[in-house]
Amino acid sequence: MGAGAARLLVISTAFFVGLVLCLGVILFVGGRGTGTSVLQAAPIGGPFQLIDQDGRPFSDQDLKGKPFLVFFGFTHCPDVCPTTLFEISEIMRKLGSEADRTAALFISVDPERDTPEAMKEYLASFDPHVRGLTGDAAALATVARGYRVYYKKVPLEGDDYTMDHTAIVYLMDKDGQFVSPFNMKRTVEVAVGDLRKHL
Ligand SMILES: [Cu+2]
Repeated sequence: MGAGAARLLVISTAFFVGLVLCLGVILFVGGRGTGTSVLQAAPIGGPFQLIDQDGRPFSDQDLKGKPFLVFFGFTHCPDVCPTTLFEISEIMRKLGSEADRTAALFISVDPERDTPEAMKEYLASFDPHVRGLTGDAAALATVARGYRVYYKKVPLEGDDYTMDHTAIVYLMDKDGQFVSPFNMKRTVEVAVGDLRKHL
């Protein structure tokens, strides 16, 4: 198996594990009040304190009252991240003025390279509602743990490296509570309708 195929396998495995974890949490939430509360998993998401692409502090408190999408990735990502950010941008554009009442977060899993400046330059290609968040390794590890995101540095030839990472888009409600993984495999209209329900 070539390195590319191996990496693809790791990414799809990570995605699957992430999805299973999400479903597991849904089952736990669904099981509330049926005597399984002792086993309740910690909620997905939670508080965070990061830096946005303008170098300003940004935390979960800045999202109060807005449903939002969260996606983890890195600016050097060859395909999954740009594709997903393009799709999220389409959704934001379609929302029109309502996009101001939502948020879309692109949280870095590559603190070494993703400085606020690098994030700003990268995000210039996408809808301005997409906010890039970064921070030091510890801060990013904390937020990734909160969202059950897997990521791992993978060395490439020379000094180069890439990152494997969970590629789930999370839908969070106005109160910052996890709703579900946001299905990107549908038309922009349907996705927008889904997001609108949470405004
Ligand atoms: Cu990526």
